[in-house]
Amino acid sequence: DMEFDLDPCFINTKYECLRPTPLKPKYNQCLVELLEVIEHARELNGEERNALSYRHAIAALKVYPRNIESYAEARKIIGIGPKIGNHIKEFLTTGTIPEAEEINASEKYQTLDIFSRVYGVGYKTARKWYQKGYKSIRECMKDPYLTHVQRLGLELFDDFQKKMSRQDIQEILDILNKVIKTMYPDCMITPVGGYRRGKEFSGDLDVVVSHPQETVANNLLKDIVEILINKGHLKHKLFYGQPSAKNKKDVPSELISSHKNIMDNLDKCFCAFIQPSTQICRQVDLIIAPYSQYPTAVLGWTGSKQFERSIRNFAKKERKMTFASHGLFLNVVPRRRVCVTSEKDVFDILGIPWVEPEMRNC
Ligand code: TTP
Ligand code: MN
Ligand code: MN
Ligand code: MN
Repeated sequence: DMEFDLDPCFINTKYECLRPTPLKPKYNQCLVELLEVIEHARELNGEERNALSYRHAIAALKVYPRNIESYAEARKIIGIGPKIGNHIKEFLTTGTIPEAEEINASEKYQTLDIFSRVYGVGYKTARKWYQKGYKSIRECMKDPYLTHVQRLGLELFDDFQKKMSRQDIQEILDILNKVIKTMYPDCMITPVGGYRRGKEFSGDLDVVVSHPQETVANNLLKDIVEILINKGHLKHKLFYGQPSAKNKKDVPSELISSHKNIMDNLDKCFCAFIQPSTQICRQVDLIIAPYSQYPTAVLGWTGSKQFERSIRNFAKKERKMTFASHGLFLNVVPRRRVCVTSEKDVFDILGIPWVEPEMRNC
């Protein structure tokens, strides 16, 4: 029997939020990449539960303090059951995972992957388009049932596919700061998402905007969007408003299924923003948070998605609380809001050790 000398930062748990995960795994990189291929294929296939199992296993392998050397060793990790364990065994004996290789070579998955990258298109629509026989973005544009957002997504596909460097993002942040603060000097503008987690390249820019005067937040979204349009920065609104029960039908269904926590009650505008220096249309997600909800909004929008999911599960199952971007709540009847004054406060109240944003990359 083997005992492992585990790195203190490897915590064998099903809650990824309880341990720090850096951007780049030190070990098991090759294995992780192959498992990510299978995980993504499961998502594209609509097997969300199964995809989730892979995400747990992948997250655990990313922080494991050395290269896995045997099936038995792998199986001691929470989240690695017989199925994924067998893939690891295949990897250890052949240097690859046959199923991942098949997926990579499959024309079907390549097509589904491209379709699912279109803004406003989820896995369901991607599969529908594939079943209709479409093979390219150009062919999808002729579909007679496109929603307004899907049409925009297809038209902006090439631009949105271009990743933003940190410098690209800084350029947009400078504009947002300048434009918003001429109108509201006390506004707080915080970049979140992958940028805040330290990613070198991002698909979009996520920004939480707040104001110390609670009532100012009421008009913030409308005013900011208006001035950004007037100044010629904002080209399209991809989503605008509050995805409350009332206007739920206006939210592209793909947004709800692919981003479960879109259902926070925060005002938001997902927009297409022209980057001046390149004239490339960039995707910018603006989130408005009343001052009292600023800490949870920043925490909830920093991600990663898996980190957020694990916080929500931990709060619910281990603390009988609800964590959402619009607040932290005690699950008593009636549900009671817990006041928080900082991101750190949320960790403290939940009893989760502080994790730096750069270490939330599970
Ligand atoms: P994303 O911008 O989708 O992801 P990301 O910033 O981690 O990576 P990318 O470079 O591809 O943009 O979402 C940012 C975080 O915001 C994500 O971790 C989860 C959260 N989020 C919500 O809470 N609600 C939403 O509706 C969306 C879209 C994201
Ligand atoms: Mn992002
Ligand atoms: Mn994204
Ligand atoms: Mn985003």
